[in-house]
Amino acid sequence: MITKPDILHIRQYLRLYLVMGSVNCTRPPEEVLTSAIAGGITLFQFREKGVGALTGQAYYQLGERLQQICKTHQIPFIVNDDIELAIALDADGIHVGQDDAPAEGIRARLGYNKMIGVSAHNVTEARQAIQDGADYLGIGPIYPTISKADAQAVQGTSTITALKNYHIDIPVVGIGGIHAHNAEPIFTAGADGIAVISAIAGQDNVEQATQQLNTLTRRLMIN
Ligand code: 3NM
Repeated sequence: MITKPDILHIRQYLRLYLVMGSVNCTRPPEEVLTSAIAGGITLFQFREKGVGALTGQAYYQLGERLQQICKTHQIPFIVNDDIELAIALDADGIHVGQDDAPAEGIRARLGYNKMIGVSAHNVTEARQAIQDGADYLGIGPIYPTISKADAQAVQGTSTITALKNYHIDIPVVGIGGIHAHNAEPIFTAGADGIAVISAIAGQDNVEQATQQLNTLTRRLMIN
C-alpha cells in the first residue's frame, strides 16, 4: 500500500477478517487462504502461533507465500505481533497485543502508510491503544474459543457496547468463538466486523463456509 487506507476503508476491511497460521489448517494454508479469498474474506492476518507453529525460514517463507496470494487478490496482508517479519515482507500492517510495543513506536519503524491493529479487552485498554495511534481495535474474546490458549475471560459484546456508549469511534472487530450462528449481536453492538479462525480455517468446505459468512456480514454491517 502506498498510502494508509482511510477510516471508511479500514471499516470495510474489518467486515470478514480471517486470522490464520499453519496450525489452524487441516489442508495446506495456501489452499485454505485461496478458498477463503474466493469465498469473500476482506482482510487476512498471518498468525503463526501455538503448538507445532513454524519457525525460522519455514515461517518466513510461508508468510511470503500467503502474502503473495493476498497480493494477487488485492486482500490486505497483516502480520500478527512480529514487527521484524512485517518489515521484512513490507506487509500492509501489523496486529499487536497488549504486551507488545505501543502502536506509536511500531509505526515509526514500520512506516506511516501501514495499518496497526491492537487487541483490547476493555475501555481503558482501548483508550490507551487509540492514544498510541492504533487504526483499529480487536475486541475479544466475545465467545469461548478453542484457538487461543491464553485468551482472557469471555466478555460477550460488553466492551463493544461500552465503546459505543462512550462515543469511542475507532474501527472495531470482534474476535473469539465467532461463527455464523452467533455473529449478529457483534454487529448489533456496533462492531464493523468479525475476525475468525476456526469458522473458516477449521471447516471442511472453506469456500462455502466463507461465502455463508460473507453473505451474512454484508447483511449485518452497519455502513
Ligand atoms: N484472539 P476462533 S481470541 C486470536 O480474545 C484470538 O483477543 C482472541 O479464534 C482475543 O475464531 C482468538 O477460532 C482466537 O475462536 C480466535
